Parts: sequence; C-alpha cells; structure tokens
Amino acid sequence: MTEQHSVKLLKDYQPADFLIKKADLYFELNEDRTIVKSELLFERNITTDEKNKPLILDGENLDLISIALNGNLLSVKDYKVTKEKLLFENVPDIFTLKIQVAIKPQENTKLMGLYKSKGIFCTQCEAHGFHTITYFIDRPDVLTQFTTTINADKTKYPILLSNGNLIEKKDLPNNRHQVVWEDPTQKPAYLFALVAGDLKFIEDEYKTVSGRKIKLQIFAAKGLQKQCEFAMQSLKQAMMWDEKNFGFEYELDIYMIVAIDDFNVGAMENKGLNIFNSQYLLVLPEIATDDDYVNVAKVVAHEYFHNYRGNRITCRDWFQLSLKEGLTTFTDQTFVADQYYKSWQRIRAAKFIMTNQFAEDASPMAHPVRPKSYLEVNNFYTVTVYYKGAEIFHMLQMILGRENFRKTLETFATEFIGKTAIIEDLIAVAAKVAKINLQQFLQWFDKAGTPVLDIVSSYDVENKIFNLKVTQTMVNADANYSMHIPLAIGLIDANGQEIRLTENSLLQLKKPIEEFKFTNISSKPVLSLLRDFSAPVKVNYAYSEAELKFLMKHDQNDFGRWFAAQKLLTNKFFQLVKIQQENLELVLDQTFPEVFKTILHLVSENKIAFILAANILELPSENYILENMEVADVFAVHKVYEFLHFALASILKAEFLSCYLNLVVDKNYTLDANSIGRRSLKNLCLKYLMYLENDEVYSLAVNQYNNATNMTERLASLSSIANSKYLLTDQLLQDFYQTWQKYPQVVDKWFGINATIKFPNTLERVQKLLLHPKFNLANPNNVAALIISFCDKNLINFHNINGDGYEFLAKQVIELDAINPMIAAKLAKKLINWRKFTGEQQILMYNQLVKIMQLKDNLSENVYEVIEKSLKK
Ligand code: B3K
Ligand code: ZN
Repeated sequence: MTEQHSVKLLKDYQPADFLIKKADLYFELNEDRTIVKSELLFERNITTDEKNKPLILDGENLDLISIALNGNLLSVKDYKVTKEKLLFENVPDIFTLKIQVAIKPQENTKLMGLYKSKGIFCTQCEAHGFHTITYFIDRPDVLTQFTTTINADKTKYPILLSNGNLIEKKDLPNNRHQVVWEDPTQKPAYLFALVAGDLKFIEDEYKTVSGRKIKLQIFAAKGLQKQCEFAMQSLKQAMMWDEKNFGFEYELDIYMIVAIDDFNVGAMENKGLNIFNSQYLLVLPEIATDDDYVNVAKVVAHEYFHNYRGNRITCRDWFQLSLKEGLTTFTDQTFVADQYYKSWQRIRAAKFIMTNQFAEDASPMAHPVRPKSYLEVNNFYTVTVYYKGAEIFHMLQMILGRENFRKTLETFATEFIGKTAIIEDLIAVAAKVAKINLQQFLQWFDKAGTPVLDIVSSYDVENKIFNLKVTQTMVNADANYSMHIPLAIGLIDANGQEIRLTENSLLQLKKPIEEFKFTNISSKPVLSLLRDFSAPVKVNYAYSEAELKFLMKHDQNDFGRWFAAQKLLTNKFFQLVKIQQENLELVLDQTFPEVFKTILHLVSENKIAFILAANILELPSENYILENMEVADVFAVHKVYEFLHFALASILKAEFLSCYLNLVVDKNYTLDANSIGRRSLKNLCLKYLMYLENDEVYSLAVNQYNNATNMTERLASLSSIANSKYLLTDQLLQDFYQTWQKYPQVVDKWFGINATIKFPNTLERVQKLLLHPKFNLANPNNVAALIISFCDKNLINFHNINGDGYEFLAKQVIELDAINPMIAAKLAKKLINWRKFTGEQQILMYNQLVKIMQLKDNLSENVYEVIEKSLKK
C-alpha cells in the first residue's frame, strides 16, 4: 500500500494540530507555469494537548520553489517533502510561512484544484483540491481568512475573480493586469475559488429583507448571456425563499456564478463565487428540456442554500458530509416543490430513491449516510449521502413539524455560524426545540440498508376499530434492531371520502413491532400508506387489486395515488416477467388498460393534474423492476417492458391519440406544473403510440420534431423515432446534430439518444461516436451522455451476453482513470453489482473487474476503492 491507500476512519477524528488564521495568496497565471505565492499565518491549535507536534502540510504535484519562516528563508534540511506532505519539526506557536510553488493548470485533466477549461482558468477544491494549488492544511475544520491577488494577461483573461469583495484593480506593464479580492469570512480551503478568462456577464440586484443591496453577476463565455437569464431569476427566487422560510439572509455584498464546460459535478458552492457545470446553468427553451430547466432552478438554489448549510456552518470532517449535502438537497427539493407542484416533487424523490438508492444500499458500495470509513472521500458523494440524507431531513421535518424545523435551523445557525459542526449538533438542537428524544432517530445516519415494514390490518366491526400491526426489519441487522420511522397513513371510506381520525395519522414507529388502533371507524376502510413518502423504506401490505384501484382513484394524497398505481402495475409486471422466464406467451392483463383508461379519463375531466397522470402512466422503469428482483433478468424484463408498451398502444390507440391531439402545447414556452405536465403527458402518449410502428404515428412524431418550438418536445419525438423502425431515423438524427451542433448541451443530448437506442449494434454506434470530433473523454458531460447513459439506460446492450458491453466499459474505466479518476470511479460503479445478475453475466462482469484490478498499483485510489469493495466477499 502506498501512502495514498490509507483508509480514513470516522472514529479516528482528531482536531488539527495547527490552524491557519490568514492566507494571502498571489497567483501569477501563465501559459506554461503558474506561480502561486502564499503567506500563511499559523497558530498552534490549543485544543490539541501535545505542544511539540510537528507542522504537517498537505501538498501534491507542486513544484516547490522556496519557503520562509517568519521571514527567514529555509533550506532543504529545515523541512521534509514527501509525495503528499510537507513536514516541519519544531515550529513556534504562532508564525508565518511564505511558500512559493509552481503548478501547471493547463495539464490538469483531473479537474480538481486549479485547471483550465476552454481557455478559462478555474478551480474545484472540494473535497481535497486546494492542496494541489499550494501547500495547506486541506481539511474542512481549518477556517481561514483569504485574500487573493491575481496577476494575468489582460487580453486572454480580462475577467479575474475570487471569493469576497474586489478591493484593488490595476494595469501592469506587458499587457498584464492585477486584482485583489478579499473575503471577509473565515472559510475552509475547499470553498476557495478563482476564475480567470474572457467572460461576459449579466448583472442584477437583490434587495434583502433588511434592505441591503446585493450585486448578482452570472458569467459565461461570450454570446451565452441570454442563456443565463433563467438562472438569475432562480437565484433571486432562492434568496427570497430562504429568507421567508428560514430567516436566512445573504451577508456579503456580491454573489457571482460562473459557467464552465469541463466540470466533474453539477456545481460548486464556493463562497460568493459559485462555479457551475454549464449544463446546470445555461438554458433556453430551444436548447433545454423541462427537466433541464427544473435542474437549473434546483442546482442554483442548492448552491445558494449551501451558504447557511455548509459554508457559514462547516462540516467538521468529511464523514459529516450529509449535514451539508443531505440537508441542502432536502432544502432544494422543498424549494422546487414550493415553486412547482408539491406532490410531483415527492413522487420524483421516491422514484429516485426506490430505484437508485435502494440499489446502492444493496450493493458492495452500500454505506451509511454518515460513512464510517473511506479511502477516497470523492467516492462518497453518492445518492445515499445526498438523497437518503435528504429523506432523513424530510423525516425530521415531518416529526418536528415545519415550524419547529424552521426554529431548529434558525437556532442551529445562531449557535454555529463561523464554526464547524457534526450531525449530532443539529439533531441536539432539534431535540431541544421540539422537546423530544431523537437519539434513536440519529441511527438513520449511521446504519446502511433499507428498512422493510411488514404491515397487517384488521377491522373490528363490532367495536368500530381499525387495527394496524407494523413489523420492521432490516437486512444485516439484529432481530430486535429498530429505527425511529415516521409512517404517514390515511383511511378512506367506501365512498372515497377521507375519514377524520381521532388518533394521529403520523405513526411513529420505534419498536420492532408496533400496534396502532383507530377508533370510531364506522365501516371497513381502505388504508393509504407511506403518504408523501414519509420514510425511505420498503412496505409490504397485502393490498387487494380492488383496493389499489380504489386508492388510485380516491386517495386525496397524490403521492398515495401514484404509489398505489405503481404497486398495482409493478405486481402485474412481475407476473409477466415470470411468464416470460418460463417462455410462455405474454397476455395483457386487463388491469393495465383499465388503469390507463381511468387515469386518462380523470385527466380529461380535469380531476387530476397532467403531471400526476404522466407519472402514473409511465410504466415502472426496467431499472426499478430489476432492483426488486433476486436475480436481475435484464432480457426478460426488457421483453415485458416492450410487450406492455406495444400491447397498451394497440388496445388504447384511440385514447392515446385523442389525449395527444387534445394536448395542444402553447407556442410560448412557460414553465409551470401545468405546462410541464401537459408536455410530459403528450410526449408519453407519443412514446406509446410509436410502438404501433406505422406511417400514421411516424408522421405524428416527425411533425412534432419539425414543428416543435422547444427542446422538450423536439427531443422526446426524436427519442421515440430513434427507438422505432422508421426508415429515415438516421437522417433525422443527422439533421438534429447539424442544427444544434454549436450547443454543447444539445450535442450531449444527441450522444445520449444515440447511446440509448434499444436495437442491436448500439455498442458499435457508441464506439464510433467515441471518435466523433465533438466527443472528448476528458469532458465529464460527454462521458455521462455517451458512456454512462449506455450502461444505465441501455440495459440489453450493456448486459449483452457476448460480454462486449462489459469489456467496453472496463476499457473506458482504465483509459479514463489516467485522465480523471473521479469520473473513472463513477464509471467503474456500473460493474460492481455483478452478483445480482445471471451466472453467465456474473462471470463476464467479474472478469472485467479482475482485469481492472490487475493494474492495482497504477490505479487511482478512486477506482481502486470501488473495485476492491466489489470484489470483496
Ligand atoms: N459540494 C459540491 C460537490 C463537490 C463534489 C466533490 N467531489 C456540489 C454540491 O453538492 O453542491
Ligand atoms: Zn451540495
């Protein structure tokens, strides 16, 4: 094991031996060598007991030029340099170090630290990027006040940005210029940012609740300014929302956002200077879909909400990551729900958790929301930490109530601003505010796995009592282990009316077995379960088909309606998968058309929202079905999925067509739940109709493609066409590329459509596209669009039993690991669930994992950790 393969453990946390109170940074940006000078003010940390500990700084890939301690130049024997550290014995308690290093951002393909994207210098420092810029104590509990001077060529880099306020700007000889930015707040180094490039910006102003004026600027390459307008609007909405809901007011005078094309994640919440992956910032109706728009609103808000959830109150260590990420994700979900359609957001969250997080929790990479150990923390920015984390805060809000939840955050902010915190700190505040015990609730953070609730009910006619018995279990947990689970329920009478309950409808499960009684229930009710997805659990309850149909029609809780329909269709789907596995003939169960007719009728009468209808009528995804199978049979599931679409289209052609034709979409693009719902239901009808594979439906799709005034409609029609047998498909794909090739976001969509074509030979298509002039393996969005979509959404091709899909992926992992380990590890995760597949597939996947593992010493820790975990028994 090299120095870098050392596992970090939560239980080993020790405060830093030294703090860095001030950092004065100076950057001389050049094309060949960038010079970074730092003047750091150190203070021995009094909370640590040993007084003579050495000073150990982090630093990697730095060309060390000079070091001076308290003004005295040091010689090489005064310190020790290793691959990742710089060590000084016998330093005073308070002192300054002046360090000069040189780095090569233009060669940095990892997109961590300081790097160049399309000629723009930019940074990404979370989780551990800063120590590749200069020597530092690169951990979140060292809070420093930064001043940053940037010196660069004036023509190439007219815009020079860093955190905080601009305090100086001047021209220098040789066509250079220099600026000084001062950040008044103390922040961890992972929130440091620098941007230098030829950028243009749009500007606006936000007046805070207390009347302060904040300057808002969004920067992007020249010509993209119109694409930034929606993000600006979203930012202002988010600022107002956080004031209104939590009393959180922005405290600096300026807030900047920059769009960058090569970025490892969606965006980064650097203090006062967010850096965004342009995919999550730049939108216009012609080039972006409704999902893109909602994602921009979500991510802009998310990064803004970090200001009070991560930035001003910092995680003590990276194990506490969900304290900022889970909480902020929950906050952005609540914001989006308030902006658009509340239950839609819960349905989206539930679908995502039930498909992706439950799968991760059952995989070799399963980990608690607060992991206990890691080799490479960047592997833990996962759906579990973000989305199960968000569900924990959603549960907390349900248990506390919205008012006490607000008070909790306000109090937490008052107590912890300017400090670091751990998850217990926030939970302790919540317990105090609501005067309840949350000790058991805390376990949600520390236990991996999905709880299962087995529920039985009985109705006592004589005493008019409805009884519920709930047993909770969890794989790999002791028999009498139990969690604190909020279970929201409702009872509905035979007329479809909600029964007013004397007892609380939010059940708080705490013991392995709990019983509840509901009194004064005059006739046998129908039970609505897990309303609003009150907890991220699996629920077993012996619903009759009639009950599920009844709930789908009458549950006043939209989530309950969707959940019932989902259960009904999923059960039927599974029955068909069994039939398919026995090679028997597939016959459409009448429940399907019945459900579809009911929903299409309800929506045509305006009794349910378009968006709810679209969600109910979208069949469970292949991935969701596979997640719920003991042995994932990709081919049987795909056969059934295709069969169902075709059979439904055949039987319900008239209904789909009339729904499609009635949904005339407004030419002016509007983004509200109603318009989004209409577009999405219309596109879904088209998707079904295309299974009929005849000229009538082809012409519908082609017309939609040609006449669309927005990308939502254009892309949906193109995707339906690409997956049909329409003869001119390739011509249309070509047309799409030709028309939109100058927009990288749209080219990625085109890669995505190509990669998800369900017919054979798609792998060859993907391989060809790897050589396309617009494809760049070093660009994470390209990799996601072409390679990750192929593995995630083209299951029959990826899992082809000739093994080509797996071999292709392994090759990409190896190639990419040398360029960008973080993205390579993301790709490697697509192989790790090998034990879930059929014997033949298991061997093929396993062989590829072993092949990657053979490169052991040459692998990054990112990829090494993923592969090692997946091979471990
Ligand atoms: N905090 C960043 C994620 C950084 C990822 C580092 N591997 C974006 C976000 O969640 O807001
Ligand atoms: Zn975040």
